[in-house]
Amino acid sequence: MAHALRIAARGLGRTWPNPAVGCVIVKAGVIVGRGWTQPGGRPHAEVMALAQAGANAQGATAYVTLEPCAHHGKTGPCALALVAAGVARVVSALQDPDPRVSGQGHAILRGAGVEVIENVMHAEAIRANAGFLKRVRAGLPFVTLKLATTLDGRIATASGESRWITGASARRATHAMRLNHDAVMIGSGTARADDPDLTVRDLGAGHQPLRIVMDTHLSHNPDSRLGRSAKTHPIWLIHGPDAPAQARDAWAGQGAILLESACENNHLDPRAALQRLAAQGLTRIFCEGGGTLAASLIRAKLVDDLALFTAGALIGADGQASLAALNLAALKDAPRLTLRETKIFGPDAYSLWSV
Ligand code: AOF
Ligand code: ZN
Repeated sequence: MAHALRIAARGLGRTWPNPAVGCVIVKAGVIVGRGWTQPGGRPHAEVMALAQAGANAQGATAYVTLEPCAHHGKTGPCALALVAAGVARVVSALQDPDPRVSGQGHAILRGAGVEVIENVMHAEAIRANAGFLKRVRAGLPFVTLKLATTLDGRIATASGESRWITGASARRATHAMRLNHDAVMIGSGTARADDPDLTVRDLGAGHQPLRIVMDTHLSHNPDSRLGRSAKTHPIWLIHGPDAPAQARDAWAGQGAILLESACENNHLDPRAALQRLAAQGLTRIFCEGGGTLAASLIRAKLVDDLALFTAGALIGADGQASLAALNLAALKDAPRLTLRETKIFGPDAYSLWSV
């Protein structure tokens, strides 16, 4: 199962709206087939692993990181494919919350005389499938907020200089993280200040995550880096109802996808915006700032993980803060995060926190 979880991760960022599942088929102690969910979400992991195993699947054990599906999509259900291949035992990590499956995959297998063992490495599978689970259960994507700050939590000098706070190794790690999310998201302030491109140009990337800008008034320049690359790399702009028609036309002309979403006090309602993205199928979003968007997501309890890169530098209170006001009434209201992981990237520290 640990191996199935590891190969499942290869699909992360590429399988939405579907989960990134892994399947390992073992016969007499030997791996005879391995598969993971393919880009776009199909074929499913089991189909890939069974194709590799061929006749060796007869009497074998299949380890799957999510309950095999029970519904008829473009192809038949994976549960029936496992039965047809003569698999003797299925070890599964997690029940699929999709109402079309939801226990019925396991039931099909048991009904056909296949032994089923459930919830093996359950906690790890919940983590591996977090984006899919959140989309199906809450109608929201799993959001990782990334911050790259000085030791005193600054992201730029007073004059706005920010290139670079962290070193090359941390920035490469950031690019790798972009790749295992469905989309990279920023606010309009960051889009204007940095004129970023948000693509992954190194790491031999075989795909690009979707690029999303939350831009209430569609104020970002359509002739920016994001705008000019819209025809080759998809860009989605979430904007409010009052965005000017001229800006909509200009962005549409560049090839951007425009998604109108509700406003609250003249700002995009972050929950409504994320619901909009989940409804489009997105499961995992990597938010790279800036401080205004980050604070609005935290205030609305929409951030799941915080990925923090910390450089051994100090800027001081005249620098720009990584997070806009949270307007806490008392210290007890401060969000308390749980440390999951620490790493070192060259001169910088990395820590991953769950909200
Ligand atoms: C599996 N193995 O590798 C994945 C599964 O639209 P479809 O027909 O591809 O079905 C999508 C649903 O299948 C998805 O919502 C989830 O319940 C399940 N995903 N199931 O057996 C896989 N990716
Ligand atoms: Zn399936």
